[in-house]
Amino acid sequence: MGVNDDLLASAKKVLDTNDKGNYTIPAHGLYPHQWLWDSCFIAIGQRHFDVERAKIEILSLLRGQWKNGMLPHIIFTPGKKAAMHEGHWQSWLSPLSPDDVSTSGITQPPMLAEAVVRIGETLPLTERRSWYGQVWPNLLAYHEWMYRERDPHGEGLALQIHPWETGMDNTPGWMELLGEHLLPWWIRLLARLHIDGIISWFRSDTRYVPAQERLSNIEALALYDTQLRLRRKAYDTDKILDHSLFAVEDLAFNCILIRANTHLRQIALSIRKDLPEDLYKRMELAEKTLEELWDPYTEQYYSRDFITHRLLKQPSVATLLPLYAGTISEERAKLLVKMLENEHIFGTAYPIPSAPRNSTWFNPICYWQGPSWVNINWLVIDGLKRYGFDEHAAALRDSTLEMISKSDCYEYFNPMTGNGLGTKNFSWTAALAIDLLAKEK
Ligand code: 9WN
Repeated sequence: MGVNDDLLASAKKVLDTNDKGNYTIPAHGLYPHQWLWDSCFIAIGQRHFDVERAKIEILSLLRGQWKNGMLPHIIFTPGKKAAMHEGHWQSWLSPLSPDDVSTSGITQPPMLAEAVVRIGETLPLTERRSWYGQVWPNLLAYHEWMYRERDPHGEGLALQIHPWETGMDNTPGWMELLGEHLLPWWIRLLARLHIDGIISWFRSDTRYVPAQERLSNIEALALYDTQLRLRRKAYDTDKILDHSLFAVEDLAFNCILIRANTHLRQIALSIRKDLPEDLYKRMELAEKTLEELWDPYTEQYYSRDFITHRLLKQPSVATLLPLYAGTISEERAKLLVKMLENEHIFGTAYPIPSAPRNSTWFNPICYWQGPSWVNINWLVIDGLKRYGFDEHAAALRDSTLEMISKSDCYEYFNPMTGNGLGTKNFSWTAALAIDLLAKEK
């Protein structure tokens, strides 16, 4: 067996191990529930060897949809206690939550349309149309919710109310923003007195993963506190925004949304559905508003504070995701590719570091503050190809596969050495390895 066959076999084994029948958990121990963007990436891999199972992965996400159209970031496996569990979220506090499953009260990057289309690509035309028709009402309701609730001023960008919604929990920009003025006094006090060590006793994530590879105690508390505030408002966006603390327009999230909008339009065409006019307009506006996130001085895109419209100029790998959105000019795409090549920024031995090497935050082993993540690489590879940077895309695909072959299906990787970090047997690493391998043929 060749190296690639070995990798394929071990990736499939990871997906098998994490398969709960109708959905796949990201990993045993640390993540025993169903996560939104994880399942989308998982289905993108599953479609290569069992397209019916890939469909089920997506349909099982839809069982968590709220009555207002929101897709929650977690659907809980009943009775499983972990760092996150149903009692922590109490989704039943909201009348909009689904009746028969417990979920979190926030969403995650909208990868759903991408997964739906990738599954569709593997089906013959008639079956593809019926697949699109099957998920259409839920998909449309999700996008309508996004613009109705998360773009209340009709500006074209969706806002996020918790770092977990962005999927990049402790990316430097969020930690800087929370640290600036959003932390409650008691967390500041713990930090100042250096007694946050006591929090370690209450953390279950660090039982599975070395503490230095996860968020710091202060970061974990900050996220927990932000979540409690959302729960107190029963996850009602209007009430949350009344006293908003964390409210950002995340660059990565909005790039994924813009790509999802493109897919939504194509799906609508293929099954002859009309998009509601208001949604159509919002989707067009989104592409224009993305350009407001461009900073001409540093020549890159950033996330933005929802309230003040201040650009949050703390660079991260999200900087490269406008390539995936696919709506930016070729000229700007070239500038982003230059950053990807630059060895002081993103050009490490095993790219792409989640925080640039020249950032004061850069830490090659800490979660979203330096390690390379396979899902982000997958998004960037896709974007590079669409802008015609085929060689860059092939190089990134090769180094990503090499990193996984070398270390196994870990959650994230040291960008300098390629060593695996976080939890082992991580589903999206396995699924996207399968997808990248399929594209090599
Ligand atoms: C909180 C499941 C999820 C991913 C996120 C990743 C991490 C959760 C956590 O794990 O977040 O949602 O407990 O830290 O940051 O992107 O979806 O794999």
